[in-house]
Amino acid sequence: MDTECRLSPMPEEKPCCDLSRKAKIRLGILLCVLVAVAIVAVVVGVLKLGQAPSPREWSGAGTTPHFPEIVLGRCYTYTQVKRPELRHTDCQKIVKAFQDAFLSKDPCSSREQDYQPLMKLTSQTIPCNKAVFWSKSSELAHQYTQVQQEMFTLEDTLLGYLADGLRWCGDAGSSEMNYQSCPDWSEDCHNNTMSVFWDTVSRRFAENACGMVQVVLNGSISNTFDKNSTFGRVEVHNLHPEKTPTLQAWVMHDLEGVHSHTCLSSLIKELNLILEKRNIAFTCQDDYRPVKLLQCVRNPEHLSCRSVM
Ligand code: N1C
Repeated sequence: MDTECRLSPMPEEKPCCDLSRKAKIRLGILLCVLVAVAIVAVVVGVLKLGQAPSPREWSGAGTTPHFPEIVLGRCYTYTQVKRPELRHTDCQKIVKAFQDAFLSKDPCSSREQDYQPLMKLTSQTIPCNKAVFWSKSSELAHQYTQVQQEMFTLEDTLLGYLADGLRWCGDAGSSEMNYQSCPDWSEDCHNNTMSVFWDTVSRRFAENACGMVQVVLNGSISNTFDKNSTFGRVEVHNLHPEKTPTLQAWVMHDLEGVHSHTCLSSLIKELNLILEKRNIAFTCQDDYRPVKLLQCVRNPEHLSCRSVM
């Protein structure tokens, strides 16, 4: 540093070594910089303290981007275009009830009650003999109800339509959706927001079914009837025998796939037994023709399609 010493100090001044003007300026700048850095550090610290902790990381994919917008759009499409008899539905209220079911909550402690307000807002009567259940055959079952417009899978009802194919979860420590990750059923927890939702709405769908009901099963996989699937664990046990006296199963086989199970397989007998105990009659048909025709539309040259057409 440039210092300038006076040989004979003024009486009121300190003896010796006053800083030069240049050095004072540099010192001033240095002090200013230090103060500024300290202020920035304090501000950043305070902001960080005020911030919510980042949400927990889970093994499953996060909430579908634009979840509320998608649900709102689907709600209007369903109630204004697909089923205009429901045009007086309050879609804003439905989106809010959906979000309220899981925002600011632990996504691993979801409960049926969380979805009750949403269920109430979306109650819908499905005509008797028109309910179609499915297990591991989502695409084919939905193709069928797409063509047979009067038949309903759960995804053909308002609530199933709103949620189909979406993911959602929140976090106990934040009022935001978790777009980064959501719990996975096998890796994280069973009572996660989405599993509890599907169990809840599937139960209601089965409880409300009436008349003859159908189930589309996949005969080309090992677990054609799976006791742990939503169909085997929830729906079969929540059909009301007084309202639903018969369940008809259609065991469908991929045109190019193997026939792992047919109506004669022991797995299907297991389903029959469960229903028998519940006083529900059971019938079964392999490759039910109306559904097989849909498979053949996609693959008309297949050998097995020649006799069907
Ligand atoms: O477990 P699954 O089939 O047997 O469930 C299907 C069964 C159907 O009858 C539906 O009424 O349960 C109902 N259901 C849905 O409607 C549905 N839409 C989307 C059950 N699950 C549904 N999903 C998602 O597919 C959800 O994430 C769930 O875990 C899978 C189940 O598909 P699956 O094993 O083929």
